[in-house]
Formats: sequence, structure tokens, C-alpha cells
Amino acid sequence: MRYTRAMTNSISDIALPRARAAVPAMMADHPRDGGSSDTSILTKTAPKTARPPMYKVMLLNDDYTPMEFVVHVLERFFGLNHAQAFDIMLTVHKKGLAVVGVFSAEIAETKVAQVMDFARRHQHPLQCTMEKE
Ligand code: TYC
Repeated sequence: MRYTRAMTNSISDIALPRARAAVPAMMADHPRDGGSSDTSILTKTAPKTARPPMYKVMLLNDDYTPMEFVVHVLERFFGLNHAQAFDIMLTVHKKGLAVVGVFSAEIAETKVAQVMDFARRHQHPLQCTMEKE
């Protein structure tokens, strides 16, 4: 749970990052109780910035797409080096599928569309899908 500074009377308090308040709520000074140093109230709040949902992008195995083509796809669209791309291609070949990256919804959709379009244009049946993490 995070703490947010609800009220502050001290300039020196203002520079403190919200998430790293130095004084626990119980110990915070308040004008009413005659405290001398820190004069803030810390209140629990919900985090203001939720992380976006993330999506796994997966490649599926098939019997026809050439291994070199899959390696090329992984290099081209997922920024993998040749050794990484070869390893993941082999994982897909042996296990049937592998996660090739985790992205926000918009990026994941773009990756899937790029791979599917590239495979289609080269007349390979390679399938790329996404799934919420
Ligand atoms: N199984 C394919 C072959 O033997 C290679 C392959 C690997 C295809 C990964 C798709 O996602 C894939 N040529």
C-alpha cells in the first residue's frame, strides 16, 4: 500500500517522493498535536497510475514454415539476435509454441499483425497469437 501526503506545511517535505515518505502515518506531526518537525498527514490511497494490461505474443509450430523463415521473423519483428531467435524457433518446433515477447495491447496487436501479414505474403502458414498475461 502506498502513502500519499495529504497535507504539508513544511517546504522541506515537498521534495520528498510521494511513494517514499520518511515518516510512518502514526508518527506524523500535525498542527493540532503541537508537533515540531514534520507536519504532514499521510493517508493511504489507491495508486493513481495502474499498470496497463500486458499480453504474451506467441508463435505456433506447424509442419511447413521453414525454420530459417521463423528465425528471420524473430530477428526482424522482435529484435532478437540470431542465437536468441534460433533458440526460440527450436522451442516452438519442439514444444508446439513459445512466448516471444510481452507487450502492451497495442504493441502486441501490431506484432501479431506484422508477423501474420509477413507470413501470408510469403505463403507460409506460420501463426502468431496473443493472450492476456
Ligand atoms: N516445424 C517447422 C519445420 O520443421 C519449423 C517451425 C518452427 C515452424 C517454429 C513454425 O513457429 C514455428 N520446418
